[in-house]
Amino acid sequence: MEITVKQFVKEFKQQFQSMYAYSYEEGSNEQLYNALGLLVKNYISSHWKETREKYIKNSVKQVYYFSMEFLPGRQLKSNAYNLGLLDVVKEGLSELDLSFDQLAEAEADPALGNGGLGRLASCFMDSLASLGMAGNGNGIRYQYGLFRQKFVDGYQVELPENWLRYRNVWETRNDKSTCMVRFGGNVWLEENHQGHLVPHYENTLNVLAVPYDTPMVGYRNDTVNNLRLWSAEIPVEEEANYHTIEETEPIKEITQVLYPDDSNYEGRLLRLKQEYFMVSAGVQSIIRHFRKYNVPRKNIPDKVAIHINDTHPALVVPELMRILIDEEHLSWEQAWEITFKTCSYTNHTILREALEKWPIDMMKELLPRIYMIIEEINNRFVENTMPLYGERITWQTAILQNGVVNMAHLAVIGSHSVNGVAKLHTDILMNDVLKDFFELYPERFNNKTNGITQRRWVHLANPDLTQLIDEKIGENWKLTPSELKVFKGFEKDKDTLNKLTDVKLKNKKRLAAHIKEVKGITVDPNALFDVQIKRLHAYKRQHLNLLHILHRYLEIKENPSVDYVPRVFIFGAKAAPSYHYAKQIIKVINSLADLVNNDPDVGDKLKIVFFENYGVSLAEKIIPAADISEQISLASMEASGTSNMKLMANGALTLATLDGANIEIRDFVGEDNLFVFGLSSKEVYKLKENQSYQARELYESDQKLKNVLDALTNGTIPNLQDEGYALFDSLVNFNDEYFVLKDFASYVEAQNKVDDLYKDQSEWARKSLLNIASSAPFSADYTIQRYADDIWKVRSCVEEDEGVHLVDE
Ligand code: H53
Repeated sequence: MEITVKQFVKEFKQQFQSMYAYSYEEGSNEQLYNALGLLVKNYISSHWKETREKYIKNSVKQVYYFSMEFLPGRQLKSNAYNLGLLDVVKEGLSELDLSFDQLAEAEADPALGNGGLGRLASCFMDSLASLGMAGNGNGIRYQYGLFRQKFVDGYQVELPENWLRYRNVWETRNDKSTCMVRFGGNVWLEENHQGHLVPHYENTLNVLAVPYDTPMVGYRNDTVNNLRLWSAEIPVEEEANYHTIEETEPIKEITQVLYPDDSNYEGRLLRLKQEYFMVSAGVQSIIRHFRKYNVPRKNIPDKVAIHINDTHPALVVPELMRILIDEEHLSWEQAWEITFKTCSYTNHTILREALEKWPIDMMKELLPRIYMIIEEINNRFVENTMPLYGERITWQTAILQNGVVNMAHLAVIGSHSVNGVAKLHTDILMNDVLKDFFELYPERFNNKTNGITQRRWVHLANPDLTQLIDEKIGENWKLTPSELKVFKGFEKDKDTLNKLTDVKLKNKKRLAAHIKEVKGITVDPNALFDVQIKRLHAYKRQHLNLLHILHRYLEIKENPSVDYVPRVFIFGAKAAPSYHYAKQIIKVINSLADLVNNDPDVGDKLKIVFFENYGVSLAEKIIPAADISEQISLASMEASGTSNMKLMANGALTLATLDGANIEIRDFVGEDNLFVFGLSSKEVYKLKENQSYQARELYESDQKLKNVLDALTNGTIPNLQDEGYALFDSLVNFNDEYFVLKDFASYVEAQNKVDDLYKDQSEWARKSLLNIASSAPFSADYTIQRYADDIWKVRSCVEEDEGVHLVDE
């Protein structure tokens, strides 16, 4: 975009004055940020309009990515960058004596997701726009995002996250495109004079769905897509029926809070309401588009792909059926053909408790018409499957089972494509979790390994690294990520390796200053920065990390001259508020941090930093400064992981089990350039199957391990209530569900290898460079290209020489 500094300065001053009626010199950071954000949005708006018009004019196929979670992160910098305006904006502001970075920090970070799932959805939105594909996001505008985490005496405390407090400059309320969503009441079918069975409703709760649209800006290609988030309101014509604030609650609460459970499924009525609300509004607005432009309904699958992100939006299937049958008067068979060809589903977890199941009674009461349709889908499925595959498979794959609606089964049956998010994960789906479906529909299954956008996670988060890569291999890699492999050619180049070490040190100094500022802890930037950042969950095994730190601490106490490389162990993790055990792990880590960080015998050998309120903005600060990336989930449990990809792309070396996408990381970078330890997924399956694992035996036979576990309960760690006992119990007395003790010895060994390598800084830098240079296959641009080619059948709408250009992988 062509805007001069002079023009920008003039427009910025005008913008500020028109909003606040005084001069920018008197503005607070929030006000200045708001003015700047609105001005940037203004620059975006013409592309936004033109992109929409182009899609309509060319009648291109559009993707609708339905997701209960999006985690876009702050948008000012990335929007200005993708538009090509970042330098102009920075220069213009500095002419006015304003700091861009300071203003950018005033933006709220919308926490409209829990973790990997939501962040993936946002990386995908960025890639869709950057590839010039017509991709729309469809989700919920939660009034309160994921809770703000604080530590009080080492315990996690949850505070409300009022991210809309100072307004959200990026969104546009679109009153022209509202829809009505109906809940509850009675429904019956009656034949009309054309012989169609049409539903009649009475006593329904009617909720107005109001869309808020946010621009998704493509990288230097003039494409701006739409993220549509729905908000629940009382229909204007029904306002008079509501007499008190309390009466309005059942409506307002629908979009009030994000469910703070990552993977864990919370069986609550409100959650089901949220899911249907988002799905119904989204599908209605798609079909309205068809009505408006008079597209024959049978062409829907050629013009629309609806993606079901995890089971949460699986009600898309019966909702699309409902609209096609009840409102468009198509036959069941016609409607089914369209629905099935339009929908596709990604599974993101094998955790049984995360695969949603809704009580049939709840579904019937809340969504009576939808339930009728689900029942019919189920009956037809059973009728067709039984003669071909017999009783066992049919009942195991049915949608209605033992009083519940199995949402994963609904999603698989209603979709033409089912994918997992890393090779291992897809294999597990096909051979275990969805094995019976794989027998029924082998052609539906495919793998799509996750990806990340390098634009946010490297170009913007790590400008010094970006500049170094540019200097060595030119800038092509920004538009063609596979070009990054050229950087491998510099693995023996002293100048490059020294500069790479300098970049890392600079990033670590910056993070060290931040640690000092927010935690009051002094850390040595030359120490090894060891990072584990992700949701807190037993399967991710932050407590394995904890046991290793405790082990080091005990060794140092026993022998203060022990030769450990100085380390800073960095954690960022929120626990679901109701996940007691995860919160106990947080408390133990925090108490151990108090002990270790203040023990003069330890000095710089060991420091522990547990950041509060981990989220996208904090990740952007931590990741460029990481030396080690902890990816230590129990093999088979982490579907893919994406922090592993971000950390690798920033030159961290991965310390990993062979789980999720770690396996592909190993394959790309080579066995010698990361640290692998622990059980393989096959070994895990075998141990579970033959039930031979005895955690207590390990505790009793391995003296080092015993010392560590005893330290949880013998008063070594100060200021604990029963948290140390809780960990001990789960690991020793309740047989250690996630095989932490089993993997302990090989983890410690791998950690010692990490130390040895770190002592050779140039060898470390060489491996770091190889990791960076091997990270391109994890660009979300490639992932999206594969979704587009194999599942959605959509193509880029920009000329080949514009924007991101994927020659090969
Ligand atoms: O999705 C990520 C994966 C990660 C997986 C995560 C996830 C959620 O964040 C929430 C629910 C869910 O079922 C899965 O745990 O392994 O990388 C994106 O695919």
